Amino acid sequence: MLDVNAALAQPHVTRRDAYRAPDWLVPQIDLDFDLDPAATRVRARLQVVRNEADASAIRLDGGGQSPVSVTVDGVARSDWSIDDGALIIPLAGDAHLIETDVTIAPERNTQLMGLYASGGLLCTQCEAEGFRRITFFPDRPDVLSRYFVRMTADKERYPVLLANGDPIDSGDLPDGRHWAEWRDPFPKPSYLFAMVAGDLVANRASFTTRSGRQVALGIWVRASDLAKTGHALAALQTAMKWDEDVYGREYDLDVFNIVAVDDFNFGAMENKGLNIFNSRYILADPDTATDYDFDGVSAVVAHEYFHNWSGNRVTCRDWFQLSLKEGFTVFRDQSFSADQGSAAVKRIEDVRALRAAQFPEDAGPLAHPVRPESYIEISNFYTATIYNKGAEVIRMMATMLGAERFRAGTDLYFDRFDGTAATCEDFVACMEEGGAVDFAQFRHWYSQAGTPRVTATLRHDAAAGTALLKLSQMVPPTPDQSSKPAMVLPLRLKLFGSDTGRPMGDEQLVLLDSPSADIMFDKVTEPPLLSINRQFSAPVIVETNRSPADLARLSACDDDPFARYEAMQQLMLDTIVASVTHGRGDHAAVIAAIAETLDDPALDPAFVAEAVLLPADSFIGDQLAVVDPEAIFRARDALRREIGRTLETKWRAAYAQAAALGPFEYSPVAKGHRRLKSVSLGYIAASGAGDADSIAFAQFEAADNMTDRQGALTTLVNGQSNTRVAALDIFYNRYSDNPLVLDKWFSTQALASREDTPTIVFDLAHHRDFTLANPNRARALVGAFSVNQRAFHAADGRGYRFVADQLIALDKLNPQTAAKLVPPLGRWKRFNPERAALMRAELERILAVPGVSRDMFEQASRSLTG
Ligand code: B3K
Ligand code: ZN
Repeated sequence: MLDVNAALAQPHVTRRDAYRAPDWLVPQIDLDFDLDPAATRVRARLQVVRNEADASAIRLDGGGQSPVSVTVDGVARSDWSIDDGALIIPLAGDAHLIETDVTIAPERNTQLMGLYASGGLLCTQCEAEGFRRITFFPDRPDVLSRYFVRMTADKERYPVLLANGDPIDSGDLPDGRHWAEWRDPFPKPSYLFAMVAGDLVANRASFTTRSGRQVALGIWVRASDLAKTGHALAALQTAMKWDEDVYGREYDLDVFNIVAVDDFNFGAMENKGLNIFNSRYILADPDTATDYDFDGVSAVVAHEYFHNWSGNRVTCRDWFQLSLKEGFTVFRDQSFSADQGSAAVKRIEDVRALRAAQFPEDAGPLAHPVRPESYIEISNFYTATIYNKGAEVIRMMATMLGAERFRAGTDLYFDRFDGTAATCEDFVACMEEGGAVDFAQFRHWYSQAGTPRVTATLRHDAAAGTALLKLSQMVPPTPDQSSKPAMVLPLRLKLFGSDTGRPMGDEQLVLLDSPSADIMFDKVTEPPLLSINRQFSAPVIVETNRSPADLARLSACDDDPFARYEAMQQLMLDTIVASVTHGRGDHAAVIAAIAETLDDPALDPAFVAEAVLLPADSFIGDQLAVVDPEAIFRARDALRREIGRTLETKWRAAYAQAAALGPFEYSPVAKGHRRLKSVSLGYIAASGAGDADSIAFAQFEAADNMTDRQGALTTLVNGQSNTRVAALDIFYNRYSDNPLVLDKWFSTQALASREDTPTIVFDLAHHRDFTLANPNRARALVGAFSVNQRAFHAADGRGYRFVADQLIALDKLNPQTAAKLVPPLGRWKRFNPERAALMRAELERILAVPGVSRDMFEQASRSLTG
């Protein structure tokens, strides 16, 4: 067996406490690209200045390229060496001009880091450490430079040449080539460098900032995609205005360009003045994008735009501070989206995402603090903890400070750190100073991993007319951290009378900052119901002594829609967990609560659709000591069928009402109706009604938008009839030339709760449209399958074997994307010993592959030991 500890000791580990200021700074860099997919020549001129008195050489990170020439102050040098890819040049003075000349091959770059080819374009991705694969440079975020870029390329093949900042000049060359020069006046770290060359067209508009700057906006795509860019462009304009209104942040260049590319490791990238996007977060029209996709486009466009301040103007000192920009920017994009539609539904979606991805991460072998202590490969730390828990940490500070003081804190932060590389500590200190508070203990949120558990027990003393709430907290042990001090947990809470359903007093914000605390309520004139962690004010797990009847009552009378949703979810969870553990459960309370929700005319359909959805299999599994995927599937399915059957008339009524809507419109109201329509259709099918299939197929065929079409397809794919096969064929043929929609065709099948899903997925891996080279496609099949609890955890281990085979193959092409897909295999501790052994065996098999990447090595080895 592999000795994981010995193996772990090999690769280089970077530690937060080993941070040292750079030896040399690079105030200016001039880059000259002679672009060609097979061989691109990159000449770089770096003006370097000494920052550390003792440094006898400069270390310029590299990514495997070797220099054709190296000169210092105009003199050719041969005394350089290469160490771990980096170019080391002895330097004696305080300031020098270093020139290097390298050749790289974008078309062979399957890692999609650095300069690479995608669908006929040449484009870059540099965060976190991709710039070194383009040229030799101190590739760390605290080295800020002014960039001047010249690009030369074949004019027919690459008519458009874009880079960061403002365009300076351009011209033609005699040999069919042309050139363009760009200058970015803002000093930036290398991870924000970007460049694109290709045959692109732009959807253009302009934006006038509040101080009167005219900004030329452009969304660049292939000509055939131009009609799908309107939504992204409108979202960009809305986001620019929102950041001025809410944070007082204005845009600072004369141009802002976004380019969509098909092959991209992540969602998008906030390069200064030239965002590069995965096309799935730009292209949207009703025929090809669901409402969920439209929302994703606005959220990601806003997120990347907001980085212009939270990330670019103020950047990170080192990668341990990643959540400084990511947590804050996610919080900003969540607030933006909440302001565009239903804030309650947005909060429900965000919390669902946190529970689906971050809670399991925090409870497993890959748990790490919001500010990690060490890493082997930083790409592995673009996690739900850094992003989503990081956003919750910012949200808690905003909750405790209130809007005005929070804004004073962010103003101070942007003002004080503009143009610099800052730390999480700098941010918290500004919140303290701007908000006039002490966050000493609150800082544990940055250093302690694990999801805190709160126990809340409410006792009513009817004779005295009082109620006593006993609160306690526990922060669970995580790898590398055993016992932890109490955290500061801001809990919004309120009592309701269980007879009248009326509030008893106002909402309070309780700061639970000790292991336990008692809170006394008086004037409690009827049995009280506890509404706690309203709006999900703290990212914790709350256990209460509320009965199913209490939860059902709260789900109908709470005046915080998020808390109503929570009460319903808890009731559903308790019910399903009881039936998994004791065989059969009592479904009556859930059914009554759903009926009441469906009957409440005051409720927004979008909210109703969320509230009546059962928790996902995996979230149910998270509540159990040992996850039994089949038992969970059966218990959930039985409840689902009974809800469908018992309330069939109501589902049909809800469906008919939503279906009566006119032609497609993208508005919060119309979205809500479509959502409720899909959810109702699912329950009609679950009821076993004989006509469910034909209703779904009719919807599938008549749909004038992708939300309805995919909703119907999902229902059919999860059903038993052969209509499924016909619908899948029609869908495939209709969209066979649209990669983003084909991704849906793959993922809908990979997510299906069918018994034969594993077999279907294994066949799909041989489909002519399946490729691991495109990250979206790999995620659509392999990623989706591995979060399908029932299918992935098939008892004989074939799901694990399939995923491991795919990851081994993908690791050879694109380690970053492969490593991101490891976590489902790492959850072995949550399953019975047979499954755990099968999962571990696959992790060991991955590690034993000769040449396994650092990315995979770190993820798989930590998954085995953690
Ligand atoms: N900052 C980029 C992340 C790129 C990650 C590459 N490993 C996207 C974003 O969060 O906005
Ligand atoms: Zn981001």
